[in-house]
Amino acid sequence: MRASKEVKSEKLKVKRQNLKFKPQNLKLTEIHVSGAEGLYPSSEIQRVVRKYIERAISHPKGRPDKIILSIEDIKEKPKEIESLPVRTVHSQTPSEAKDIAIRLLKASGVSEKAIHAALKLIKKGGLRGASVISAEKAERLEPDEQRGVRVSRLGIDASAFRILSSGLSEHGINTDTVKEALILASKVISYKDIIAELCISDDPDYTTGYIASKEFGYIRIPDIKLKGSKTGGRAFFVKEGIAVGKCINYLERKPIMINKVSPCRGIVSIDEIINSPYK
Ligand code: WAQ
Ligand code: MG
Repeated sequence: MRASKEVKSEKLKVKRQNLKFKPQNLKLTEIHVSGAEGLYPSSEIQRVVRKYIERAISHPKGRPDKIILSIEDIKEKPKEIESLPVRTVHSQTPSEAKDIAIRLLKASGVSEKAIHAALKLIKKGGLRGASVISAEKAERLEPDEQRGVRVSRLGIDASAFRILSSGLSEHGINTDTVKEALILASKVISYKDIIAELCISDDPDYTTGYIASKEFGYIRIPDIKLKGSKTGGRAFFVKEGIAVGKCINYLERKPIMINKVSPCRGIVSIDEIINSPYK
């Protein structure tokens, strides 16, 4: 599902105020409001479509004027993977949260240059998907920089879903937002050449972000942005010199199903995380 709306760009708004006559065909820019994707048995389609539409029309970023839904029959048998282990760090301000993200990403093997490039891009916002950044030289590798890479064809089977829901419930974080982000990060990190991910939501009300990496699993970082900010985004850090096309094909097209759940824990100190890598 993809929901968007058309807005007049700020520049045009200013120009318009200075004009005596209203121009007839002001250019409109389409902005991304929300998106969602998943892999479901056909018996679930009606329920999921209803849920996606509900989400699109009641999104905190505003009411869309276009919703595009597409449903595809996937013939390939999904590859089965395990979800990443979940932990949360303690943080209370965006600057503290960013320091933690930087520390964890560096310890996962991402250069400072690449981390700063990602933070800058995410702060700017506006991407519909994720940026693919080389972990050392900080080169942007995705072919379409406006769109980014949209991870799709990912799901969780019914029994893993139940186990995950109950594990997250123990820490009061059993929400669709956390589950969807964890499923996405687990697919992303399952690709051999992806080292880590950084994510900040673009929802103005959702201030918890995360980093995910092969080293540490899924680490939630509260208050990574201020309430009210509509900018967010995702960056995937990849090894230098990889075959980008193959990587993007995996993220966008390879069906992945989570069938096993790693442990879900509560708040853990950053030192404990650094000293106890997950793999
Ligand atoms: N593939 C790639 N990038 C995506 C996708 C996707 N399927 N969906 C969203 N993005 C990018 C896009 O640039 C969005 O602007 C940005 O990520 C944020 O998306 O455990 O809600 O859906 O509590 O706003 C984190 C949960 C929630 C942390 C993240 O992201 C926790 C979230 P949003
Ligand atoms: Mg969002």
